Amino acid sequence: MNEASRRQAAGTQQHFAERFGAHPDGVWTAPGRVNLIGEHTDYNEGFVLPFAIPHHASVAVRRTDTGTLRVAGRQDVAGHGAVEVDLARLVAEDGRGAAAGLPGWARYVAGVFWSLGREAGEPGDLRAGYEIVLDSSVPIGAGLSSSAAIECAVGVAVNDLAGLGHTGEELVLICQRAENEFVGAPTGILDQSASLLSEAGHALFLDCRSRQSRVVPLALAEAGLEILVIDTKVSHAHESGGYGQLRSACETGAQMLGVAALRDVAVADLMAAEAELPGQIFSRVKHIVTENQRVLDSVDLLGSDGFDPAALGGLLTASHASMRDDFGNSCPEMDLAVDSAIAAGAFGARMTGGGFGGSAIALVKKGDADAVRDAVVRAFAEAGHAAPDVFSVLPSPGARRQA
Ligand code: GAF
Repeated sequence: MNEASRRQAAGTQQHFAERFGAHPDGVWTAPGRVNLIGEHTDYNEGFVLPFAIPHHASVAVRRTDTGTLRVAGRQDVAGHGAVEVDLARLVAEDGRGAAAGLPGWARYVAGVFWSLGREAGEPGDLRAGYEIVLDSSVPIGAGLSSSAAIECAVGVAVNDLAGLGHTGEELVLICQRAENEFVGAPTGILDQSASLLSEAGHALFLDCRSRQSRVVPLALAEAGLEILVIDTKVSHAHESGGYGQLRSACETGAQMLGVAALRDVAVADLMAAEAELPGQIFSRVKHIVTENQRVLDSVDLLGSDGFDPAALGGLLTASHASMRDDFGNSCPEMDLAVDSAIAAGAFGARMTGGGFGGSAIALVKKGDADAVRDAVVRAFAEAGHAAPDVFSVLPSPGARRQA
């Protein structure tokens, strides 16, 4: 545990004592993520290669016998006080009504209880009563999975305290269902998998069809490399708008091509697909098909001794161009972040996450990080955009009990 994590866990614990007048049973954490490569491929049953970042959600939790879920947040929720939800109502099949009026962050917490209730044979332990204080260092709306981090921290905590015995892979699906069916964001399994299954020093190679995953070494420091996150401060949310439309376009493309999912289309099939599909649907399909191949190529590269950063950077930049030109989910600030990072010496850069804003990542030589950061900040100022946040991330551990 690094110093910042230790401070966050201690702060969450202390806030719990002040808020609820008791000690929590424990503190659990779950990280945000960046996706190294493989964007929008998850719900097309393809491949992704994310890694967990040091920024994480933490929850201090105590089991009670009040029959009530009481949740308080440490930040961004000042003034809301503790939110209270009747657990017998929430854990029932139609428990989604119990979320009416809850602030956004609390819906992720309540959604996990609801979703766990769909799994448990006898959800008695889930109905017992829980007090939770939530804190998070994952920037909200920055495309770094702040919502999945909350879901996964609550998921591992309640799984432990209620003795439910779910595996990490099962919790991925439970937390995804909370997000899809309770919160209403039609997302895939990328974010929850990264948060729950990642290991320090590694990326997570996940086949979203079989849901088999394996970790791939990503020894950045040893290779003299850094990955910079460039948070453009253009905020996004997947409950509404563009994300769902892109997902529908992919489903239409798969249907028209007569395949179960775009995973089943190979790069060599693209020429024939172009003749069959309307222009915009073809563009969406082309991104997914080529992106799956870029993930496989990236995994091959990382598997070789002393991987070539220029080759990996080339794949990252090609991925960004594919989103910008074919998938249509970039924005001017993001393109500027990518272009200015590359112009300042990055090996490659791309938007990470669902898009329409959020963050880019840039692969840089350690000694070049400051110059790249300064160049991006300068380019944003010259273009009249709000200043981006630029920081370095290392592949970090997945969700776990911290105290
Ligand atoms: C968001 C979603 F939550 C993920 O499931 C994934 O589709 C990603 O956008 C795009 O790759 O983070």
